[in-house]
Amino acid sequence: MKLIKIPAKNALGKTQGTQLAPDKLINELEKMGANERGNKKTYLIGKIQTGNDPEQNNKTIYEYMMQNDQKPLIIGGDHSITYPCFKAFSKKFNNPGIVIFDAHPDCVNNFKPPTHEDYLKVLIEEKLVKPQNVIVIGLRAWDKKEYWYLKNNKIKNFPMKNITNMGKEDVCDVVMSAARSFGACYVSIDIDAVDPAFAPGTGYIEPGGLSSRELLYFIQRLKLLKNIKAWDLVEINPKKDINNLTIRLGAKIINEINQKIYNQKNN
Ligand SMILES: [Mn+2]
Repeated sequence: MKLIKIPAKNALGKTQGTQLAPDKLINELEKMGANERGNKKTYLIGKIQTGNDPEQNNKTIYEYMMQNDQKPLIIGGDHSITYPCFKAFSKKFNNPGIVIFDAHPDCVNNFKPPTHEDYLKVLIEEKLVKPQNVIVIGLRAWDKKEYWYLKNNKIKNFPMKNITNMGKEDVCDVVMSAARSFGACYVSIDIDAVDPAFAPGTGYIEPGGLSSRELLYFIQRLKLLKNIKAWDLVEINPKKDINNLTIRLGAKIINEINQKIYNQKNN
């Protein structure tokens, strides 16, 4: 697995600061001990140089991802980076699908280049992913047209309310059985899926989210799926963080995603 830093953001002011997250997260990860399985991994680390032009950033990111031959764990940056990353993913694998943790559906408009509020709609409209291969978990804030976009396109989604009613275990069972049918699965984690009490360092504060332990539960189960070929972690904003809580949680998420099971000899 290769950690790929993408310190890019789109032009919207609220994500100003997310470009600082990759370095802070790697720094925190290096200070961390073994994960909950007892593994401590040394990672390959790559970085994509980005600037202020979203079109150019998308092109640079896409080209880098097309050439990358390691399983990536992409560290943003804001959620707009999922667009070029998944676009490359969709060219590499047949029947690609995406599991997304997010408080928001990110289906506001059909902007080109997409911002962090529309990347999912653009992926669907450009037919880079089939609507039936999209699963969104943790929703609790949307505008009306996003709500209907999900409904009309029959996009599987598990709002917070349903997670509370069904229980995370049953939701995770359904998610895993759907994700298993994808030719290849990409998992995208927007940190705002987590309640701001646990992860205050992000642009859009949405109360009523997952606890950090609930998100880790999903990750620890999902990572057992063999068809997961890429992960990303986005929208962490160090400028808005309190007591390093969100950076620390982000680093823990990366530590737990570590998919290799090592025995003592190769540690
Ligand atoms: Mn979000």
